[in-house]
Amino acid sequence: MVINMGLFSKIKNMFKREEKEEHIEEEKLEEEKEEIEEEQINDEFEKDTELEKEQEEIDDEELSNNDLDEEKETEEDSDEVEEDLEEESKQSIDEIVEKEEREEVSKYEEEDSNKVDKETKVDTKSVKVYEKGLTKTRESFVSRLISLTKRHNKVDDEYFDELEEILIMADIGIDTVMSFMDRLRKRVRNENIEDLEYLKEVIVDELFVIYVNDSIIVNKVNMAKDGPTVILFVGVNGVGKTTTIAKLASKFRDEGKKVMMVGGDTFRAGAVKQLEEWAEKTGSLFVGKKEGTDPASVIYDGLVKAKEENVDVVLIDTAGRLQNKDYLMKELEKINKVIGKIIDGAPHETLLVIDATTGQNGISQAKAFKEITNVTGIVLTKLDGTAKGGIVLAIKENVGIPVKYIGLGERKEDLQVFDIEKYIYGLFKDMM
Ligand SMILES: Nc1nc2c(ncn2[C@@H]2O[C@H](COP(=O)(O)OP(=O)(O)O)[C@@H](O)[C@H]2O)c(=O)[nH]1
Ligand SMILES: [Mg+2]
Repeated sequence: MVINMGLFSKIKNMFKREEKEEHIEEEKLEEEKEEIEEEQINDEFEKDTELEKEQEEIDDEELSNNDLDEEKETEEDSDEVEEDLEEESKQSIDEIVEKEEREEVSKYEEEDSNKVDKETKVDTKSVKVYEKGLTKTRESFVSRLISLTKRHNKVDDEYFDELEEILIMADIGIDTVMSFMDRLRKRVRNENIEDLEYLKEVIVDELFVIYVNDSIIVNKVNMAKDGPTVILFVGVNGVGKTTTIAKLASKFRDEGKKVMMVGGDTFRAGAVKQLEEWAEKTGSLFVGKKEGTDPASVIYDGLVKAKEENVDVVLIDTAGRLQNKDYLMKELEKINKVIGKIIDGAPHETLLVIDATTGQNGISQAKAFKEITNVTGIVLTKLDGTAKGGIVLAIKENVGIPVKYIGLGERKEDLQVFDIEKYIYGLFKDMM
């Protein structure tokens, strides 16, 4: 991607054009259909999360047979609901098909437009997830920015001071903000910028530059050319490793891939069982042993089986006890050794999961993990739960590891491949 000024207008035009191209009527039907489909999937995800939370509260050993039966019933109930929803969704699909038939378009034209529709649809859907997930940040950060422009009538020190404060509050990080302010001041001077509306756009452009910062943006997950792709998940307790694995597994399953989950978090009570349940729900294979087992031995067994069974993607959960850094470093070294021994070139990715709501603490975690293992990408979860979504920019500048996925909520599709343009649009759409 080339760094170019005027990104703000570029993104604005891109999304505006897309909006125009969509037929309102068609979109309505599509949306209805999508909502029904989403509900079906998310019902399961949300239910799972609830069940998990409940379950975490109960000590594992105390799980009586009664509890297990109850859970089974809940699952049966949700199956029924799903069947009903499927009926409904079939009906609306029929409506769409009928409507398409009514419109007499030539065969070629139809094929063409279907192709475009599909692409636009996927994109629009993902943009909406970004918009929704970034609401908190947008409402605090961007509304402050808009009000700043309204309250001032010239670009002066007071304006810059206030802007600096707004950026720091969005958790962009002090160093990042300082270098940003230097660049902005220089640009204002050099280009003699006086128009506050225009300056607002320059600010967005410059924020984008922080992220890109002379580097090529690599947000694609590195997949093995042949044989299983191994993705190792690291990160402290509670950041969202296990649920991210579940969401990713579900995505890979949708693509028709054979997925395996490996329960390498043998430290936390119930972690193995939690992962096993996700494996079942997503139709993934599972390898895990009881609590306290050496994670390297679990991973060894998992990878041997993954090769035997021709698995496409292996997702490995781990326990990230950063409290004992030396121990964790040794454990991860051992894990990496075992993985590399069984599968050449693996792990293909080591994804560090960070909880965006922990702000600067998350940045410290990233720095610490970077020291103890070869982190290749970051998954930034719970962006929907914070008004400080600027952390995406801080991570890139302070840690230098690309953000590959972001979590914008608890539903399956809320895990999105990180895309700086959608991110900027999600944040600044009220200004466009
Ligand atoms: N709102 C929100 N919650 C999330 C997101 N990702 C994970 N969570 C929640 O964070 C909690 C902890 O997740 P878990 O996967 O168990 O963390 P782990 O200890 O790292 O494995 C769960 O309740 C998840 O549903 C996200 O993107 N948004
Ligand atoms: Mg976990």
